Amino acid sequence: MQRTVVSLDAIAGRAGPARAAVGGAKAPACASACGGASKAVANELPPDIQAKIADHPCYSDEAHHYFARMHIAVAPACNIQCNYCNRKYDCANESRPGVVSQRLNPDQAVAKVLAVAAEMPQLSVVGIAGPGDALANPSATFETFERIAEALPDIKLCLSTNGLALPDHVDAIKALDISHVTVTLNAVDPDIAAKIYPWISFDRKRWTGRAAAEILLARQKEGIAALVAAGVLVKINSVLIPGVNDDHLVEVNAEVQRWGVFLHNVMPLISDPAHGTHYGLTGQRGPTPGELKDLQDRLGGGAKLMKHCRQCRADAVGLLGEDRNAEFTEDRIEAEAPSVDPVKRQVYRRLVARERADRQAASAEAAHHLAAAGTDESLLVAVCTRGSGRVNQHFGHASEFQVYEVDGDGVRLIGHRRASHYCQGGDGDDDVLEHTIAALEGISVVLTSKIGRCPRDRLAEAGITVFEDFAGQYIEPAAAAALRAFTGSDAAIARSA
Ligand code: CLF
Ligand code: SF4
Repeated sequence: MQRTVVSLDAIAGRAGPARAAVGGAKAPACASACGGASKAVANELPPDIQAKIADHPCYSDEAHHYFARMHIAVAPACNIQCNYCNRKYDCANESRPGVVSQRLNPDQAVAKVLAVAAEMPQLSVVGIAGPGDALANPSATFETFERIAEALPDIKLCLSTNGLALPDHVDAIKALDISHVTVTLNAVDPDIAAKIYPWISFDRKRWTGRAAAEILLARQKEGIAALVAAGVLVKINSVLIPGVNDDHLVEVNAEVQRWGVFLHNVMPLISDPAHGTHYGLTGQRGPTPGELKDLQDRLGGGAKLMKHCRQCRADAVGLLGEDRNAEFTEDRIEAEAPSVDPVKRQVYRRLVARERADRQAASAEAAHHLAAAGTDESLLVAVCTRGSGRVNQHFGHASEFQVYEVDGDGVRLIGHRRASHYCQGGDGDDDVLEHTIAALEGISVVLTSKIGRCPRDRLAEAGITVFEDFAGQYIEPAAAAALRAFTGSDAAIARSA
């Protein structure tokens, strides 16, 4: 067991100490000082769908612990205007506003994909998600995909679009075997859509108001229906805009389920005057984590929800939640294309399969114990993890926390909270710590492989209990044990924490 984990780390080129197996030794001490589709659902899916999502980090929350995606920024133009977008930055439909990607031509994009694949056997998906709209730049988008498919046939191709041009390109999407398509759909009511899109460009004309919204919604619906009929897995992204479409997203979720989409991803609006967007400049706020969760809880009966989206940038590289793009800038990519070792990629997949089976068994056992205990308690647990579905990161090194809900029904990933590294060159940053505590609003427990005394005490003052006992363990059984310890039903663990 332990050998499997170490090998996964080694082959994936992940830095840091090897993780311990379940119940194994803790990671070395920290130097910091003061200063989508769940497993249960996935297993019920037809085998062909299971195969499509098994290594797609966005379509399977389990896969996102093991597999990486990369975006190639070959699509600069856009054919609509969203009120949450400033064209200086990337497409905010699949991207955090306020960051700019380096634009690539198809030659540069293919060279970059080969460089990343040579380095990262965990790369399983290449997506085009901007920086404008993939289908407003069809030549560059499809040429790039075609060449990647030739060079790396085991890579899945993924595309994100606002949907306006979608009906015109379904045949090309099928022909190139682009297996996953995301359409951003913020409303199904044209009056609500008109509040989000000031204009669209269609049929060589600029349209505004309700007329623009009607065209966009009709084209989105037509394109999605054609993709579903063609067997392409469709995900819907919706930006949650408080006071504009929050209640309406319940209707959107039910409607897209009727259309046969696979997944619905509700993303919080990120709004900041510094981004220069209409919403940012007019004071439209984004939702709080609590508002996002409340809405997701109301969407339980419609299309399945993706809850692990990181709103990554149009040139993101790596596991969701990490961004290794800086390692693959143009000046670092060698002129001669590196050779991608297919054996290394196969070995990585075999190791992941073993690790997943082991983790699933441990998670099922934890869920069984939770159900048998019949607890009425519910807990939000924030986990420091570097991947592989384990508690394996020091608190001071975390740039995000994965958030799990634990109760008698089991352990479920419900989202993440962003943070900055608390540990700055061996010293803790008090301002960062206060921001982290604010970001952990509503969280009762933090699971980490190590934390310094001062941040632990400050978190305790804020009402957050920290456990280091589960270092190296799988997240689900660790979170289940944390619930028992937190509620006092496992006094032994509580005493030792
Ligand atoms: Fe990229 Fe999007 Fe494909 Fe994923 S992202 S094109 S489906 S490979 Fe994923 Fe990033 Fe969220 Fe997008 S976490 S923003 S949902
Ligand atoms: Fe911006 Fe993307 Fe909307 Fe186009 S589709 S306006 S790039 S957010």
